Amino acid sequence: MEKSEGITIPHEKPWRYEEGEYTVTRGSAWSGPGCHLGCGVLMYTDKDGKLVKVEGDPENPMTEGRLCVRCLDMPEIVNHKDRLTYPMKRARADRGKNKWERVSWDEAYDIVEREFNAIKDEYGAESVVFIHGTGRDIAPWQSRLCWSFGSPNYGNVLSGNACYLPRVAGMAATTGSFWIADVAQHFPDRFDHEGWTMPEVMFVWGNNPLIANSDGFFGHWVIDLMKRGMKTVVIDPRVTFLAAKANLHLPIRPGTDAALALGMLNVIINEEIYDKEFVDCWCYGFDELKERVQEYPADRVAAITWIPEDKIVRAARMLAAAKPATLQWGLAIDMTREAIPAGQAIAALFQITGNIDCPGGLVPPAEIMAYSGGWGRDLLPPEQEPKRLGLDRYRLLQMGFKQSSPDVLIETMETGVPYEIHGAHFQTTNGIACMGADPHRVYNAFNKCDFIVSVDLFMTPTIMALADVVLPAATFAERNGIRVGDGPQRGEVINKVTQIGECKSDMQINLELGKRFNPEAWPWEKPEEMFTELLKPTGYSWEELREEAPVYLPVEYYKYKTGKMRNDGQPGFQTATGRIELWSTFYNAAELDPLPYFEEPDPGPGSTPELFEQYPLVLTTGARNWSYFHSEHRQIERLRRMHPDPIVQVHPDKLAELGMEDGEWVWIENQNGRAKIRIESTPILTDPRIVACDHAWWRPEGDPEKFFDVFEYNINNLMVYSPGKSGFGSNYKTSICRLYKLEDGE
Ligand SMILES: Nc1nc2c(c(=O)[nH]1)N[C@H]1C(S)=C(S)[C@@H](COP(=O)(O)OP(=O)(O)OC[C@H]3O[C@@H](n4cnc5c(=O)[nH]c(N)nc54)[C@H](O)[C@@H]3O)O[C@H]1N2
Ligand SMILES: Nc1nc2c(c(=O)[nH]1)N[C@H]1C(S)=C(S)[C@@H](COP(=O)(O)OP(=O)(O)OC[C@H]3O[C@@H](n4cnc5c(=O)[nH]c(N)nc54)[C@H](O)[C@@H]3O)O[C@H]1N2
Ligand code: SF4
Ligand SMILES: [Mo]
Repeated sequence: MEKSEGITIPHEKPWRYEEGEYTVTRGSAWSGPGCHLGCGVLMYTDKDGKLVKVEGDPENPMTEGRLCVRCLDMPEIVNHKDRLTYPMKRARADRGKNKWERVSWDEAYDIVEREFNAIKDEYGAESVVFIHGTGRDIAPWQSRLCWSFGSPNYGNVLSGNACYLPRVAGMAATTGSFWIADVAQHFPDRFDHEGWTMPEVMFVWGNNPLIANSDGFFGHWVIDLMKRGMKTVVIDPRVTFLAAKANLHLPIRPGTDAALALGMLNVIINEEIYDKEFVDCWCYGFDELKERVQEYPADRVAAITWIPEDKIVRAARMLAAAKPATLQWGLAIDMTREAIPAGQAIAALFQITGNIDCPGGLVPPAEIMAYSGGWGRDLLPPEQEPKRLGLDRYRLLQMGFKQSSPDVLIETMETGVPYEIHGAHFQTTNGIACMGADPHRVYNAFNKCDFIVSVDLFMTPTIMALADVVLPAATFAERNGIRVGDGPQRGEVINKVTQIGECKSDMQINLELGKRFNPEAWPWEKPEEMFTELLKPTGYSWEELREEAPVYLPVEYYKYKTGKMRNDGQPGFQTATGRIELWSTFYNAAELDPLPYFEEPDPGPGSTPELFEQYPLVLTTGARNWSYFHSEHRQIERLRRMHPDPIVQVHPDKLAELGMEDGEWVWIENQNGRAKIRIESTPILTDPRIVACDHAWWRPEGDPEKFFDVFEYNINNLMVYSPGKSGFGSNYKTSICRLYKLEDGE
């Protein structure tokens, strides 16, 4: 590709300059610590090279100088006394004890190389699993390490892969692509870009973008567009900031989004207010969809979702009338067991109204690298692929990405069928505190491994419980890097400004380890050469891009008309029928229902009424907050002060009924387990029957040998491994519970 492929508007300031007594360096805040977004930062270092201040970069076209509190607090995070600063090992017999021994990098690498190779020789490379967290930045490097080692088992411990991947895989299966809200993020001149149109209405569905900034979408863009007149419809069981400001808020019972979407489809189809031309020319299976949605009249849907009927009808009409309309959806869609049909129904709303591949509608992200596919897939020996865990059970695992099924992984570790797992590589994951649906199962399953290495910034419950070797990783201020992946992609440079202890970047660590396992797969001398390799589609080298602002790939609209959506160059979409499949030939072949449907969340008031009598509150978990990224940041004093304890949000009326008070510590419990939590009385819950609580709690100040009290505070004690029929989706946001008082001394 020519360099002219990549488009930039260069910065006025150089990438590094002096300001008073400080050196200021431009960068991107793409993990660690965890975050999806990688906002533009200016990092201030003093004459000793210490990071003392972080500010937003006003010249960054994506974020224009805006930052969250977690980035503003980077100096405290980077320089924190609890950082892991050198490699450590622990004797196998001491696993779980706080008995670590400092070792050199070379000795640590020697141990990892020896142990993993011994497992590979005896049981096969598939017996070593490579487990990631949401460390979006680290994924390409860990997948490459996994596949070049020869293991097909790159994955995580999140039941049903219930974060983003259900939406990605579902869209890939039914349309051949993934789709994101077009808010001009692909253009360096943003809202002024000629040819871009502002969405007339945006549906914010199961997502809280101002806090989460998830999957490459900066939440403030919603506000920017509201100021320009864009309308919003928010679908959320809580009155979030955006819900309070929305033109229409649909307060939904958790886990019933599929029913809502099917009810809206019913209105749009029966009132014939869909885009007939788009449906005729580009969609497949409309008549079957029309028949299916007859099962979901608005009054029935109102009873299921707890949303007033007139609001459902109004939302449907608003969507159909808007040209264009767009969708910003989130995790709540993935975190219900039947996430695939829920995503299918929601997507169909925007498909039959013709909001596809048009300015201000939904567009496929321009990708510098096929991020969700991982990096280095060609390195996996072909005979290893069929061993990927879950592949024989879930055909959808072939769609869009190359990971194992977390649920089958845990089961395999417990049973040894079809083969035993003996080693694990953890990088950016805190499985016992955060990802695992059942922390005790995760602990027991991995504790069977002969050897575990973990790469992290801080000591965690998972490392304390399970690791034999721990490697200290660098934050974004301590390394060079690029930001390419995740949603709409831009090439952007991360610059190292400081050094903490012996920490190394994940890229450096994986390059050094990779060379030991498979040197041909890691031909580079330093990470910057790998960055240039990944930046190839832009035409820029890493060093060249450093001088520029972010680089963007050009995007075109209506590619389905010009043959640019299909591999064979024909008009249409990359599916078996060449159309958007409202009735999916892929699901049909995979013995799944080809049409979207709603299934009552299980357990729940509709599916298990008797159990619901015992646990009479509908529970949603893990709504994001300002202070924390998942299990991270609990050590950071300023952030902890904003949100000192795990909380469950309860409606004041319900509290009065329970005889409980704001701020009180209680047990939250269901049929699977219980956790300790503190009550926050708040009317933002739209129905007193619903409660919403934090996830990923542990206490760095707690007893290390009780794994920092993780088993006492982790809400996932109440969860189970239980994916949907497709293997995707699980119930993290749709469960039931009861609250009761602590006994004395608890
Ligand atoms: N009940 C409930 N549970 C949930 C959720 C929910 O909504 N409800 N959400 C789920 C979702 S969507 C996700 S994605 C998972 C996330 O689960 P995890 O990815 O496990 O979460 P984190 O705590 O962000 O990160 C894990 C570790 O990565 C380390 N880390 C951060 N940055 C870096 C880095 O650059 N390099 C290295 N090597 N380490 C780093 C952190 O210190 C931390 O210990 O949790 C899930 N768990
Ligand atoms: N500060 C911060 N930011 C983060 C993270 C973090 O831990 N902290 N984690 C990152 C990760 S890995 C992810 S996946 C994203 C997730 O980011 P989001 O997609 O925003 O997910 P949540 O904040 O978990 O939930 C969004 C909203 O869904 C609502 N909700 C709950 N249950 C339901 C339901 O059944 N239906 C509907 N329609 N709404 C429901 C909640 O009330 C909440 O307001 O955030 C990312 N960004
Ligand atoms: S979204 Fe917030 S925490 Fe994440 S990189 Fe941007 S400013 Fe930092
Ligand atoms: Mo996530």
